[in-house]
This record gives sequence, structure tokens and C-alpha cells, in this order.
Amino acid sequence: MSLHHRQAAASSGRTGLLPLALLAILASVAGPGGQESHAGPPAAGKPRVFSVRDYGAVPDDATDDRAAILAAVQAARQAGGGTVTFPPGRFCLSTLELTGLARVTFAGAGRDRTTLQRVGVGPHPLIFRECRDLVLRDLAFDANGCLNYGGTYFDACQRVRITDTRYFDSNTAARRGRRERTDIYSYVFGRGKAHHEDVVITRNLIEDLQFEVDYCRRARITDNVVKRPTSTAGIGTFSLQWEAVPGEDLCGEDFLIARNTIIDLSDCYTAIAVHLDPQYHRDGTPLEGVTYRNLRILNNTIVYTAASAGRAGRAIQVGATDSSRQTKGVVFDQIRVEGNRIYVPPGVQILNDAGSEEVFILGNHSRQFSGGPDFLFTHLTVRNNTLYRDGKPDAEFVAWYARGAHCVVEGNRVRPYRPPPR
Ligand SMILES: [Ca+2]
Repeated sequence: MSLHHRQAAASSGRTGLLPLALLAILASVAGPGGQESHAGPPAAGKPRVFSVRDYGAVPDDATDDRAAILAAVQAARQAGGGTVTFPPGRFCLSTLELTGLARVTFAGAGRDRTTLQRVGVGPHPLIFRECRDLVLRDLAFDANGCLNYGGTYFDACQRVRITDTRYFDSNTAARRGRRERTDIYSYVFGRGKAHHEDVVITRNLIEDLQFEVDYCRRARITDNVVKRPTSTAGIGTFSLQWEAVPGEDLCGEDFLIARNTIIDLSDCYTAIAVHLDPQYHRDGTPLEGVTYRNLRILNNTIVYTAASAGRAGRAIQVGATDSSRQTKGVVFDQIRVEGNRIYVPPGVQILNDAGSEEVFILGNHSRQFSGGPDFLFTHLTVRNNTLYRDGKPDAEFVAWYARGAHCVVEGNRVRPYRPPPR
């Protein structure tokens, strides 16, 4: 069943089964610690809109609006769900952590009109833990000089939709001259006690930041634009298996990463990455038993620019993050990489860790492991991708370092460079 149909079925089920819906509403009214009062279920059909202005938020005055935003969110929670609205303007937000929130939409007046600016010492403006049925739409987040990780953070959440937002950094100058670069996030779905489920990220604009969805079942990441991504990957999913997990560790299943555009890889290792990261546990033992299943990376556009000359990251990598570590029992099952287009202007090289040029890397490209490739790809399809690049008309741009079964690598072409269509 597709993600779309699964969601449609879930929502029709909610409206069709009133007793279950009432139970769900009543269960969600009590927040973490049960400190909230027991409001009854909302009146049927009545829109529940909670403007942060009504709870004391003041735009464009450079004061923290955290308390007012929290009050609006709590009102929505007590009503059994609703829409928290942000009028035009810039609101300041120091870290707001929300647990067990359900059926709440955060809506601005448009991503060019409403901005939530991170302020204070915390790297995250918002943290959502064990939340479900969330929507973030039509607003912008400003990372405001965040230097380490950060981002709007999700932990074990279900049914999250992020659409038509912008995430940018008004203070990228703060990063300059730093010795080490770290990941710096827009949205990040981390690895928690349970998988994320049914995450939709679509039609967003991400600038000078990256985003990541880890440990998830059913992610649909489509039609986003990521400009100048930072560090590890523009769009990434990582294993984050810090402690050993017995048996199969399903780190990602049913991902659709399609029709995204990633522009300028001069400060980023990989445009789209499915990575074993870290490649060893906290105690130093090798990663073991990681499985990714049914990942579709389709019809994305990856655009290198002249700024990338001499330091450009890979276009797509499914495998190891640094290839210097041996792993055990890693399986990539049903991976499709099809119809992607990569534009590399003259003078730009796409270098792997060993300093040779590879556009797609599948597996672990280290040659130092005497036992041979330690990754298994089953039902891999890499087909009909196009690299627009001068000088290497016959180059093979798919580098595959793994054992395989039922794998197809065909129809991938190198064409003379031309700029991407606008
Ligand atoms: Ca304010």
C-alpha cells in the first residue's frame, strides 16, 4: 500500500469510527506527566485556530515569544488538536520542547512572510518527542548562526507533514573560519526508542543547511530544493546505531526521495546519502546487521556550480560514510536509483575519499578489506541516470563496491555539459 493510500485509509478510519476517535482525543488531552486539565472533545466541525498573537506573541520586537507560543500550543492540545497560526513577521523562539503532542498544525502566513527565528543558547528552536499528526507549513525557520547540529528536531514521531516551508540561516558568517565543520540541520528526525512513521517532507526550500530523516518507516521526501547544503549530506538518512542491536536492525524502510533539487556541493560531502554512520559502536566494535529496505531515489536533480571546483562532494552515496571501517552483515534490499540528472560544469571534479572521481558510490569503496566487499545489495536497480559533464563521454559514473544479487545497472549515460533547465 502506498504512503498516500495508507494515510487516506487512516484518516477515513478516524472519521468513521467515533468511539475510537473519542478515545484517542481523550488519551491525548493529558500531556506529559498528566499535568493538563481534561478538556472534553471539541465540538464537531468547529475550526480550532489559535493565533500566537492572542497568547501574547509580538512580531518584530526582538523579544522571545516562547511563552506565548507554548500557551497557544497548550490551548490547541487541550482542545484535542487544532491549528496554531503565526501572522506575518519575525517571531523569536528559544528552545521549545513538546512531548506527546497530537493533531496540531503550525501554520504561518507564507514562508516569505512569517519567520520563527532561533534565539538563546539552545541549538534547536523546536523539539517534538513522541508526537503524531503534526503539520508544519507556510512559514520559515531561521537557524540564526547555529554552529552544531541543531535544527527542528523530531524523536519517534508519527504522521508528520512539513510542506511549503523555508529553513535558512541569517548568520552564516558565524561559521566562517571554524576549523571543523559539523552537520548543521534544518529538520532532523533522529534515532529514538521507536521508528518514525509516515513522514512527508515536500516543497520546502532549505538554504545553507541540510536535512535528515533517520530510523523511519515510510518517508516521502519530494520536490524540495536544497541550496548549498552543509557537511555530510543535503538529504540524508543515517544508521546511528551507537549501541549493538541483536539481529536485523532495520534503519530505514520505504523511502521515496524524488524530484528534489540540490544545488552547489562545495561545502557538502554528498547530495543524497544513505549512510552507515557511525561505522562502529560506542565501544568500538563494528557495526552489524544494518538493513535498509525499499529505498527509491528517483528523478532528482543535482547541480554542481563553479564554486564547487576542487572540493565537490558525491552526488549519491548508498553505503559507508568514510569507508575506513569494516562492517558486518549490512544489507541494502530493493534500492532503486533511477532517472536522476547530475550537472557538472567544466573545471569541477567529484572526488571520493581516495581522491578519484566517482559520482554515485554504492557500498564501501575501501580496497583495504581483505575479505572483499562487506555489503550485500539485493534487487539493486541503477538505471537511466544522466550525467551532464564534458571530457569523459564514455566514463562509468556508477561505482559499485559490494556483493550483489538480482542487480541491474544499465542505461546510465554521460552527456556533454549543459546547464540544468530552469
Ligand atoms: Ca517577539
